[in-house]
Amino acid sequence: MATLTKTRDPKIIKSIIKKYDTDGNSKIDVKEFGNLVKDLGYKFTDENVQAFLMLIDTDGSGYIDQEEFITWWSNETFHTDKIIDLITQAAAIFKKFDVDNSKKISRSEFTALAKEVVQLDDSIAQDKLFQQIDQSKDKEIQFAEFCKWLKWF
Ligand SMILES: [Ca+2]
Ligand SMILES: [Ca+2]
Ligand SMILES: [Ca+2]
Repeated sequence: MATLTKTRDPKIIKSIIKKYDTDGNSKIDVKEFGNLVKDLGYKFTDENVQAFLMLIDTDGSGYIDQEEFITWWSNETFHTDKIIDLITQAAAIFKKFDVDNSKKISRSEFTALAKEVVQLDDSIAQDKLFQQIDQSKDKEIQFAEFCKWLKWF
């Protein structure tokens, strides 16, 4: 597995996606991703699978497209055991504050997060922090942006 995940050959990566993309829409959904990580030998719970999918799905579309897949696949830090725990913990926090379950934290959802997680009550300071975390500048915090901010891994 370790050597397989090092491959950046687009042909091989395409064939892996094709193999697991059972409904043939060129994207990997949560169920297809679950099968993939199971075959890789990861002992993932449903919760782990969902957390990983959220992390890899950087644009928050709910699917892993080819570009997102390559980024994850070729990043070795995403394939270590301790990372699984950390990502799952981070996902639990993220979900708690994503009240409308949109897989993104909006500015209004961020108010509670800033208060509870970093004890930041001032709304201007919250604005600033929100903008800093929202690196894609789409006025939403995706899970990948949230993880970067946490700096746990
Ligand atoms: Ca996506
Ligand atoms: Ca939300
Ligand atoms: Ca964003």
